[in-house]
Amino acid sequence: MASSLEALRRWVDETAALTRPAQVHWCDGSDAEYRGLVEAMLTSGDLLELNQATHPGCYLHRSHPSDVARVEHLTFVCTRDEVAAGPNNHWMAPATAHAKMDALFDGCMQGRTMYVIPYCMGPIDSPLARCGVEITDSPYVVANMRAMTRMGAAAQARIEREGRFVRGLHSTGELDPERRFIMHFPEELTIKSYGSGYGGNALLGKKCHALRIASWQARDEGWLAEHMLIVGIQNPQGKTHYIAAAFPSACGKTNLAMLIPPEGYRRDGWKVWTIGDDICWMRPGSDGRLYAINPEAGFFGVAPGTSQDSNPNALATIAHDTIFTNVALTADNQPWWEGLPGTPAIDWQGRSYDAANGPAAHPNARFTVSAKQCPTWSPKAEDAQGVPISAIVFGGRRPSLLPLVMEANDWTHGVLMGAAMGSETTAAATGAVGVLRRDSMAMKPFCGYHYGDYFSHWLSFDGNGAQLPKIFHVNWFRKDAQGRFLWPGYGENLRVLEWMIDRIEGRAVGRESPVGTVPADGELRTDGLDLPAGTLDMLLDIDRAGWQAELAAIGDYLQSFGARLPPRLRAEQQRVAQALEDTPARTRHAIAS
Ligand code: OXD
Ligand code: MN
Repeated sequence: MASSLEALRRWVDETAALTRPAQVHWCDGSDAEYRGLVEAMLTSGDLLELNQATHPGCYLHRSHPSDVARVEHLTFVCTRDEVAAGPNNHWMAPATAHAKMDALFDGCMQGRTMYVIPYCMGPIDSPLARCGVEITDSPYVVANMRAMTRMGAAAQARIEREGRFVRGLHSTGELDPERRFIMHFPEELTIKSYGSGYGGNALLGKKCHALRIASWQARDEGWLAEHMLIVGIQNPQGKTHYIAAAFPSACGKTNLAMLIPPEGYRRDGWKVWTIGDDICWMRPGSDGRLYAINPEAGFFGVAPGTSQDSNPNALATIAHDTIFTNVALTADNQPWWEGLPGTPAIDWQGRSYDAANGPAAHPNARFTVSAKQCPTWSPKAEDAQGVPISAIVFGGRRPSLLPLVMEANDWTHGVLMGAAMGSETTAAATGAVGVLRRDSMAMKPFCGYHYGDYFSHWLSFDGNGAQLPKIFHVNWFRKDAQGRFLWPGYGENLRVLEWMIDRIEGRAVGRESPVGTVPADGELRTDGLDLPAGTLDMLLDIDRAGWQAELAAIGDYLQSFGARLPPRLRAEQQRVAQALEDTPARTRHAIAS
């Protein structure tokens, strides 16, 4: 149904005149519409039916083998002033970028259907939610957007009421990596994406809107758009603390968001509630606390490694009505990936499985599913006002140095911890895997403006009656000299979250060190865990010489943001570096060198 909003109608007409589709379809988000799309994709081969006896409503999509991940080198922020995009983004002048993209879009939808997808990021009636419209020629994108956003008639009605929306134009084009660009025009609330059908490049509500454009809007409007999961931890007394955690792509956000408490905790009555697994929008409430919503309505999760051990809730979530992308198949047509029992018969490219060809499932194979199917999905996820955040957690894959957990002294120190975040790269983006890179607040690929300004924005929340959450840093990925993980991770991470809650509620005293406060002896519950003697000491050890080098590296990294680096952050790095110098070389656990 065409829109009553003149600006929307005009943009759709102009886009159709440029791309010249055979027909235009306005998406209403209905079940009948979804069924029709699936039928058409089964006929065209865009979708393959999976074993409906074991996986009802599940389908497989195989992408082009060169189109399997986000392409950061082809992703641009196009601001009038180049400096505004920052050294953390690739930049192109808006006029040049529009001309380049419009040439690619010229006639690109001939013979195809152009879909108009009105969507809302966040609960449909939430003042924190924001709307957009994606125009695409990919029915796979429509089907995914239906799971990932509140898509269709209700979103269109809100857009027509508000008169304001983010414009996203997408075409899969020829899937030629030489003709592939993901362009963002934050000043125009516009996205143009061409040449990729892969999630992060093509589902424009997610990374493009909810992070790159939204981070820009958030800076202007006084809120935060972050690459964070949101999880509720309910203690045996029935009190729930909500925690937002930023980890880089493919570092376990989905696992933490759906954590199953260890046996003893379950017996005691602990419960975990999932609010979101990838994106968090937060703003100060009238009581000074930060309130958060998950702008998404579904999960676009990494399949490999998802198993009964790592994430049984995710497995239950994706047992039906799920779209799988680039997974392998068993002989009886069930989806399969590394980490699951059984054996693959067909690999992600549709070939007979042969170990010589590499993993059976692509390492960045994904599932797309409505969050409502998650057994731990919280009713609060639909709350228009959002949930109050008690703690913000930063973390990455750090095989050495970073302790299992540490707490920042205050907000400024916490912002430094977030800015200093580093992690080994993963398969979620193209490029080398396992290389350490700084990824401030896990937003390196997603912050839509200059990181220096972004750090200032973070610092600006401190003051004026703010009741800010405590900030922590965790590292589930610390290894011993033989390269084995020291910490069991997954459900056992609740032990670390419990310590955080004890700190928030004033029950744990912790042991201070210049780089942060770690759990004091006996504060981290290890009952029921088979940790070899000395492991916990290693996990909580602060190596002074290593930290001195780390602080110097953080200082160099911060300097790379030049004049836009907030002096307060520079001063904080110097304060911590000095405190390390001033501390005696040996304080048990806290300083050992
Ligand atoms: C994602 C990512 O898909 O961060 O969530 O790459
Ligand atoms: Mn992500």
